[in-house]
Amino acid sequence: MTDSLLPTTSQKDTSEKTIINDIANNDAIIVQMRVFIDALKTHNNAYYVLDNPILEDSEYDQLRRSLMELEEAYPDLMQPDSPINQVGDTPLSAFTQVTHDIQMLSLGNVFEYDDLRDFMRRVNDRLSVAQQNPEYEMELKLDGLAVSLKYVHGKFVQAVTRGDGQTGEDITQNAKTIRNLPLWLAAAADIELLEVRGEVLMPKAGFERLNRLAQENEDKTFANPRNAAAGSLRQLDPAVAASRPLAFYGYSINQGLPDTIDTQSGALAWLKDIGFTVSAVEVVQNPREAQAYYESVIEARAELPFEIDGTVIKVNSLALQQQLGFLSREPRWATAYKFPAETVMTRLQSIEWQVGRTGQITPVGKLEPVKVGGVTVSNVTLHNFGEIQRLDVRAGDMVSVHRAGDVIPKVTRVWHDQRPADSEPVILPSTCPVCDSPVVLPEDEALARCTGGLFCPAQQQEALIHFVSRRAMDIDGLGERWLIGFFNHGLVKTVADIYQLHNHQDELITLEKLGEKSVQNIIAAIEASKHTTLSRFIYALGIRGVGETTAQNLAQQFGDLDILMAADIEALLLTPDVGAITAELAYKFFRAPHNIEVITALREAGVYWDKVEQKAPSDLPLDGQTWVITGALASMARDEAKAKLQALGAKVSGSISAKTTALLAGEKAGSKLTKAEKLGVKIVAEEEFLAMVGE
Ligand code: D41
Repeated sequence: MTDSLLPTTSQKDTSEKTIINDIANNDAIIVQMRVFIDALKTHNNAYYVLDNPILEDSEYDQLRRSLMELEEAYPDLMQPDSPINQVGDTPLSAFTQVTHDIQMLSLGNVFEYDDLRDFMRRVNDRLSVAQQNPEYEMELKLDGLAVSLKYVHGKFVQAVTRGDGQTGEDITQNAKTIRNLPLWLAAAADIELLEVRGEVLMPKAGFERLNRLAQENEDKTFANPRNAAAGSLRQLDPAVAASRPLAFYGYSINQGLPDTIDTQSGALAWLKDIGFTVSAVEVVQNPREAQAYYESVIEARAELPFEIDGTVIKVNSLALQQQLGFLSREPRWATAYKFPAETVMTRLQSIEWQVGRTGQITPVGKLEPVKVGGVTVSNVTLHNFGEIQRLDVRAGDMVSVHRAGDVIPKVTRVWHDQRPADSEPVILPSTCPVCDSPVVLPEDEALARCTGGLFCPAQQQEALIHFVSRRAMDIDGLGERWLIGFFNHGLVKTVADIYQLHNHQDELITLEKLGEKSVQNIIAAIEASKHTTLSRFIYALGIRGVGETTAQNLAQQFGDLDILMAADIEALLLTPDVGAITAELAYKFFRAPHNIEVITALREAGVYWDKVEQKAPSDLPLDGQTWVITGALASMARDEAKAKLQALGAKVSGSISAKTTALLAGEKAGSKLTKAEKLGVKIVAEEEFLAMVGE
């Protein structure tokens, strides 16, 4: 494509006709160079800033090569903003310190609406009556590094880090490699000195790519995009910096501002016009509008291509900014309105032990309440005793607590150097904190357990909650809070008592302060739940080790509750997906007098199910097939997939052979996949499997 533009005659030919031809030809070459440059810039922006590439790598390389060939053939015509130059010079041995012409201010910050209002009030206090309640401009607070750029007559000449605000480091060579940083500003050719300040950051996608690459090469990875950006800017070798996906976003003009511009929003619009990238801004008139912008940014945060840690609010009028000035290096006319911190330090006051439905004893940390990620947190999960040992945490320790989005808060760090002298190691309780029964920690399990069973009130409560839950008896009119209220008042002790509640309607009204209508709704929901399926009923009983799929398999295998209850361990073991441990747990469950009593009471109260249509093994769709599972499944644990396959009649084996019918392959499937391919075994992806099992 470029061949026709390459020189065909000697450039030194000076006959008049040739000169005229050359001028015409030069124009054509410049036009062609501009086409390549603009295409490369558009692509660079799409790739590095928006993370939405528009060209294939090969197309991009072709474009670069074409431009390079033209520049080599016509060095005199090289365009000052050619991205070909943007690859970095020779390595430096150190960065030069540069004093800023005008000091780089820092930003104060607020975290809450009330503090934002205080900030705006303080601004008002320094303005005349006529100037009160000025307009504000709001921006994203990009989580990068502040730098100052200088352009002399439109040409990029220097980039300096913020440093201490007075003096920073000359990072010009590295800044040149930032793809969306303009090296030439045609629109600023008449401006003797233009200083633009802004933030250098690494977009999330580029950061992830970089870390993935580092991992593959067993190099050190970066903790977050900000560190990665900082590390890249401080690269002494610009070639390395050039390989890092950095972006520059302008946020202020500190020298050379055209005098037709009188607002911050106008300044950013102009920066955008002349070729800079700026982030989305909004002009607001009052605190409520500012709050609405802040909240909309929180909403959009996860979708943004880069990390932000809040918003920045600035008085929009540049004249008022001037008038307000600054105090101890912070402008009085701007502040950061930051997002709540997601990691904070607080004291772990105590560790309590909670008892779950099947007796599992889990430690819960009680904290001195703190705000994390915008909500007050006073409890953290510590998972299990092993986690306490891993963290080496004790009551009284200072801890870092992390909470992001909707995740459950957790301890990410223990500050051992601040440990109180009198603290003592945590010990696992030897008896249940609720019922005093002995606690056991089975050798191969992470969780300690109360041996009290349904004698333990904590387990009774949890058993009730499980029983009414959606996938069990599905009594959706009976919420957890009410259920626990009934339990605490002694109206409901066992799950069978739920079906006697209709005899206690007056007490529900007097003790629980429920309205008549609510009581009727609850009673109706309970009544409706009586018609169920055998598998739901088995699941609702809450037998340890018997999840939904196992309950389905037991219902299918035995077809009848009485037969199931009478089954010995050998018979139970014939059920798909029931191993020795579950078989023993189920066997014991159906021999415990208390359990038999509850089951009898439930049936007498009128709980019933339709006859199970037992399929002969030969009717099952996967009868006679042997499956192997490999890799990580996204939608379920492997055990669950195994249970589902067995429920359909398949045998599940651990190794591939010529007899294998199919391989269910998840992510990162390794040697089994290779072997299956070699043997011509059918390979089933997770999606296909889910469709097969009807999910
Ligand atoms: O996005 C940012 N991180 C950002 C930082 C921004 N959008 N605006 C800023 N404005 C200023 C003033 C008001 C002083 C011109 C800033 C910063 N300063 C700043 N960044 C680092 C220190 C100060």
